[in-house]
Formats: sequence, C-alpha cells, structure tokens
Amino acid sequence: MTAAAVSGALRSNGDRLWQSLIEMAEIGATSEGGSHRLALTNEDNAALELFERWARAERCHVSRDRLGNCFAERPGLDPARPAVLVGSHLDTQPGGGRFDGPLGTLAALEVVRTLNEHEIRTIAPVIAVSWTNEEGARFPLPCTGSGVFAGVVGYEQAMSQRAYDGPTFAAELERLGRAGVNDMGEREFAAYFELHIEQGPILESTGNVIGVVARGQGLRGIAVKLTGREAHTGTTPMESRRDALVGAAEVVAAVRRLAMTRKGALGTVSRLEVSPGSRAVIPGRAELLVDIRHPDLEVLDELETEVRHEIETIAAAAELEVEIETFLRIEPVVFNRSCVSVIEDVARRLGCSAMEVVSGAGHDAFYLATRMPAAMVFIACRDGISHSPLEYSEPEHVRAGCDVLLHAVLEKAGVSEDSR
Ligand code: HGY
Ligand code: MN
Ligand code: MN
Repeated sequence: MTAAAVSGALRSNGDRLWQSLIEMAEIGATSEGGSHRLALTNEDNAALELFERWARAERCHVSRDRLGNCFAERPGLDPARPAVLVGSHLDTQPGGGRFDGPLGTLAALEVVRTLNEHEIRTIAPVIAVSWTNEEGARFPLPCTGSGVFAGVVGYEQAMSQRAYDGPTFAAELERLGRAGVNDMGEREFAAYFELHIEQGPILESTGNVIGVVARGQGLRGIAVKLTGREAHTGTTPMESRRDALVGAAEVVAAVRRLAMTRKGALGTVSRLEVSPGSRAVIPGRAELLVDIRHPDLEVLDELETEVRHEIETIAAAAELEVEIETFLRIEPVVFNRSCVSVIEDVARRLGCSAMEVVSGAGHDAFYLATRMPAAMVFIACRDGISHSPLEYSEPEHVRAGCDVLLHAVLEKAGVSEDSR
C-alpha cells in the first residue's frame, strides 16, 4: 500500500467529477433543471455511451452483459484476484435530479481517473459499473440490471416486463442494441461500493458529511386493478353505482392510514390511472401502484397483508372486481460489516463527519449485497429532496463522498508496493 494511499493524502479530483456531472446532466436535461432519462430510452443510451467513451479514454476494458449493464474494468496486478466493483446507475425518474445515480457512476469513473493520474496499481482489478433500469420508472422492476446480475431477478421476468409506455424490456434492449455478451455470472468479486445521495433529510439536519449505510429498508410494490361499471353520470342513481374511482380513492386513504399505524412505516399510492376518463361516464376502471416500506421484514410483511386485505374489503363494499399483485419484493438489507467498517475508518481518516444510517430508498447495492460483500456511502442532498429537479448536493460533499469511495475501494483492492 503506498504512503499516499495509506496516509489518506491521495484525493480524487472533485472539479473533474463535478464537470462530468454537469456534462452528463445535459443529456435528458429538463427546463426545470433536472433530468429526464428513463431506462432504455435514447437519452439513457446516450448517457451510457458517454460513460463508455470516458471509460475507454481511461484505458478501461469496457463491456456489457445481456441486461445492458456496463462494466469498465481497470486491470489489477493480479487478474485472478476477485475484483472490486464500484458504481451506480444513469437512468432517472421522469422528473428526476442530476445526482441520483450519476453521482455514484461518475464517482466510480473518477476513482479510475485518479488511480491512472497517480499511476497507482491496485492488486485486484477495479470495475466501474453502470446498472440498467435502477429506477423502475418506465419498466416496473427497479434495479432490473443489478437484480439479474445478482441472481435475484429472473432473466425472463426482466426481459418480458412491459414499459408503462408499451414496449417490452427485451424489445427496447434490441432496438438500442444495448445488450452485450460479457457473462459475469461465475465471476467472483471482493466487494461492491456505491456512492449515492441520501435522498432524505438526516445528514443535512445532523450536519454530517458522510452517511455510512449499514442497512436498507425493505419495500413492496403492489399493483391494484379495480373494475366497476361504466354508466351515465347524468342518469345513474348514486346508490346503484359501481364507481372504480371512488374505490380507488378509499384505497389511497387506507394505504396512508395503515402506514401511519406503524412507527417507521411508509405507504404511498404513487400512480393512479382511471378510465375512460370522460366527464359524463362513471369510471369503470382504476389502476393503482402502491409502494410500502419498512426496515423490519416482519412489520413489512404484516403491513403488506393488512393493505391487501383492506383493498379486498373496500372493493367488496363498492361492488368492484379487484386484482391485487405484489409484483415487487425487495427485502430489508444488512450490509457487509467489513465493508461498512472500511467506510467508517476511511471517513474518520479523511476527517469527514460521519454517521451510520439506514437507507430509506432502494438501491442496486441491495441486490449486490446478496452476491458479494457490499456497502454504500451517502452524502447529503439539500432539504433532503430527491426524485425532483430541485435535487442538489454541495460540491465539497461530492468531493468528500468520492474520496471516501476511492479509499474504500483501495482498501479492498489492495495497492502494489511499486505504485508511485
Ligand atoms: O425505489 C427506490 O427507492 C429507488 O429510488 N428507485
Ligand atoms: Mn438511485
Ligand atoms: Mn432514484
């Protein structure tokens, strides 16, 4: 391990990373100052191609797997040593921000750039990665790419999922020529690290620069279809109606009420589609997406059971047919203690104020943690806002987060004695 790396004197180039974030944000930029780069759209593809150009300029071996996940490998001295994986995603929410995803993906690239600039040779290979469809905004399954890579999400399930705007995941991969042939299925990895904005208020409100993410809360995605009877709004007596939207409104209120009965639980109906949506027609169909979360698996399961039962009860009382499908289960995650400790130690060594946090948002690292030792580094975001054009993190926090990521990677990858 070189003196620079050990003493913590080594630093990434925060200005270069910030500049890369600005350039990346130009792809899919919105007039509100955010990012609109839905998974497997032309914008998402352009973002990945920019990442790949930058990675090739760093002499990385760039490849993709069959999900379109992109791997930029910087060789280590010992190619047989399990690699250290580091990255995040480039796709965004419809009205997303400029940091959620790109921060971690471009910080991984900055790690590579810094190692090249200082001619530091790691023992193990270091691979910067960009995962496909983390957000689950266009295609229902969040963390599709990392989920299949980790062996948690089935390949067919991933490929057959249909975008809310129509095409299947497989068709869009094909249209973009996005898939590759690098099958990492059998490869062993030493660790996975991901830098991400907290997307919540804790770090900012406590004045901590670094969040050491030891755990992540679990979540359920529940799709609900309510079917009533379309009829004339001007002639149908109130007591004989089967109004799907009235049922949906009760479901929205029930999800909120049930979540508030449990400390730490979160419940949201985040998507509602009503048809036919004509003024003089009583809504015959309503489709809802329910998102519930809790750090404790037992409480999360209880809440899911209760929500499903309440939806059945509401549908029966409103004489509506109902279909309920839990299409998404991401279990609460406990990150690898050794990786968490490395982040804690590095943050202390670099003089960053830090605290242990539980991630409220889901991340690719949750799935990666089922296949290899993994942990995350958080930095604050202004007012805790994310999934919004208002998303913002301070340049000095971006720099600090990248430096912690850099040294965590070096700890796990090892550094050769002959590095400068
Ligand atoms: O669902 C999530 O929490 C992530 O932000 N996609
Ligand atoms: Mn994210
Ligand atoms: Mn997100």
